[in-house]
Amino acid sequence: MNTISVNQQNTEQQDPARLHIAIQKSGRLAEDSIGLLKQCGVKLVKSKDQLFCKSSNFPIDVFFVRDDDIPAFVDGNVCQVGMVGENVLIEKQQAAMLEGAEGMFQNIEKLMDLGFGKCRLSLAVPQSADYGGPKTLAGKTIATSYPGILSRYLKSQNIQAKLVKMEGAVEIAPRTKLADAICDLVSTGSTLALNGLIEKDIVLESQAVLIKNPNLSEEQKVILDRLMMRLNGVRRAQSSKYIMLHAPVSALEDLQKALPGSESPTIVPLEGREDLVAIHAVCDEGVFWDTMEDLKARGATSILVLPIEKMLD
Ligand code: PRT
Ligand code: ZN
Repeated sequence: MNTISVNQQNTEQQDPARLHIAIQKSGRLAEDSIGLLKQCGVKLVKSKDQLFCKSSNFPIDVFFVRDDDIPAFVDGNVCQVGMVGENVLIEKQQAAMLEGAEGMFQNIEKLMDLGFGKCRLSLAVPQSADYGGPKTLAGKTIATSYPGILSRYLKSQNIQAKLVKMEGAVEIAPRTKLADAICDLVSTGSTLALNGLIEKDIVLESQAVLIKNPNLSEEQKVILDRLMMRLNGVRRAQSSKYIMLHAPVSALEDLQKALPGSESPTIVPLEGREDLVAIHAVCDEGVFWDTMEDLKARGATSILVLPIEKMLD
């Protein structure tokens, strides 16, 4: 919170003609957040311990902060937008409601999923425990760093349990008899396995999201629209592929049906070949080995699949 008031005094950083964005300084989301901005063509030159960085070619200023502080930066309009795990945003909103901090974080809007930092907040119990669904946890103790989200979930299931809030190392709570179960973030599941725990029920699916304060200057709205257009272009390009193949004219119709998520492919004649054409298409869905094998079985040859760097309609 101190950082916010310090930054608010800096009038240059509050320039309403620039958009301020908060991203994680270091941690699981840091590299992907900065990578995404770079893919959007936003040039950033950041030294190691720098907390603030102006882009030299786009009207954006970046604040590098702890992920837990990002909702507060956006709520206070120090930054108009932020990239943060949806789990962190929802926890801040739920915890504020539980603490009676009316309105805190409630006006923050989620704009889009960013496609990285995917994880789930799950209930897990020791391998030896008897578990017949979340109701088994009635009257038990659950350790978590997400008491807000967990309370909402337990309430929706009509379950009463005791919550122990832990800031980290939640997975050791059952072993130390601090709790009967845990509710923690899981991605590969290896931390749970290492600690003799089994994931049972998913409380929340999460990933990094772009969030926004509702009060933007007119200039900031225009900058955000430009940034969103680029972000959408990068996200679409990430999930799309450019496919080129040779097709017998007789199999053309059949092959077009097998092209995943492609609306109107380009058909190009091949010099000196009456029986063959080339098909070029952008496929919106993944092109996997089995897709290629399917195309080959339908008569396609010389199949090339290329990544797409950028897309703008
Ligand atoms: O320093 P700062 O406060 O900024 O960072 P932090 O240490 O609080 O957060 P960080 O960098 O660990 O995580 C940032 C965000 O990444 C989280 O809020 C989630 O949105 C997302 N994320 C994605 C994860 C995970 N996957 C994840 N696996 N956050 C944490 N974990 C932890 C989990 O808590 C458990 O300890 O990883 C362990 C489990 O991982 P697996 O792979 O063994 O299942
Ligand atoms: Zn954190």
